[in-house]
Amino acid sequence: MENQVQKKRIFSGIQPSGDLTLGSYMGAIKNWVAMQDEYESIYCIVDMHAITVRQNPADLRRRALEQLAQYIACGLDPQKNILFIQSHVPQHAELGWILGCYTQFGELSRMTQFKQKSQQHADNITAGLFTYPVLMAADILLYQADLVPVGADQKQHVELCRDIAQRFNGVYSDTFTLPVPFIPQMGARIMSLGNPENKMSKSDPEGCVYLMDPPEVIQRKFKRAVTDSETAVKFDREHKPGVSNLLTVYCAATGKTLEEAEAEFSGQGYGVFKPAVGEAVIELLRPVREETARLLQDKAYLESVYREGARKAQGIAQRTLAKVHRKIGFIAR
Ligand code: ATP
Ligand code: LTN
Repeated sequence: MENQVQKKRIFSGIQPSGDLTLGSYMGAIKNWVAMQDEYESIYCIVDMHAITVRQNPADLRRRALEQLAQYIACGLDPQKNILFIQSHVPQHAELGWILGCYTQFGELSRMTQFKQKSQQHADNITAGLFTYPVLMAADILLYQADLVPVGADQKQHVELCRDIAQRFNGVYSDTFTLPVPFIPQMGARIMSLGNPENKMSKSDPEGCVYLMDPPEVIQRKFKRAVTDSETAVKFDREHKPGVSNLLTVYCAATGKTLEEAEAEFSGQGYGVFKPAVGEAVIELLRPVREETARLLQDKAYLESVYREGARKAQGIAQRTLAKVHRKIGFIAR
């Protein structure tokens, strides 16, 4: 018990805006699983973030449940971690509003993700898309998280969250724990298999590998992966982005170092290398896919996990929210 009190806390989340990919697995989920014994961990399915761009309601509902099954299938134990759905804990929206009043327009205008997404969705640039990082700050700060394991693309958002927390603490005295982003050494930024200049993304079906892709589809995607006109399997991000990306995937999947992987494929061409990467990923994802399919048969179990998760999350979140209300001068309910 005493030990538990001292554990540091982790918070992270993924949007159910598309099916989970190898990028989110290697950039985020893999670390969540590795850290679950050492930290008190809270993992969220951020459906409120997903609606910052238009979603089909039936797909959103299906994906949120599938994502919960995938979290568990990847190895997150619901007994050890709090797993919940963001919209089930109203404190996120409540703190989000408040923090918006401590965030500068200029800060939000500088966010890279906002600039990219507003280009991709030029016909529907909503206020929600703009204030997305404020809601993300609320997610993290409600739980007084010490560490936020995410891929490299989310570092800027976690840093903004820190700035908001620091500002609030400065005005009202210590209220929020300042979170630190945790970015993996290997796999922080998996690139698209079709265009290794771009991040692997849910919305690019041929360039990404979905956790639920069957083995033959995974193998096809790796065999077609864009490389270069040379033959050497060498890590060189600038001149050989495709091969470097495949080496990163291979190492993240097998636990080997870059040197070990380069030595293993030295003197062998891409015709041997690419299917070997495919095979490593197939073996990595096989248990995840099979366990997800099994869990999705048991809706009652999944329901019990997200209900219990929301109950526990609300307990923690409400404590922080009440403290915030007191500090800013709201009358107690
Ligand atoms: P979209 O492309 O629609 O923005 P996404 O595929 O980037 O979505 P997110 O839900 O935004 O997925 O990301 C979930 C988590 O996975 C985040 O922590 C993010 O940093 C990480 N992540 C996403 N894509 C990658 C990637 N290609 N490499 C490493 N980490 C990634
Ligand atoms: N913006 C993140 C998802 C996200 C998140 C969070 C991550 C929403 N709230 C809190 C960590 C902590 C993304 O992956 N695009």
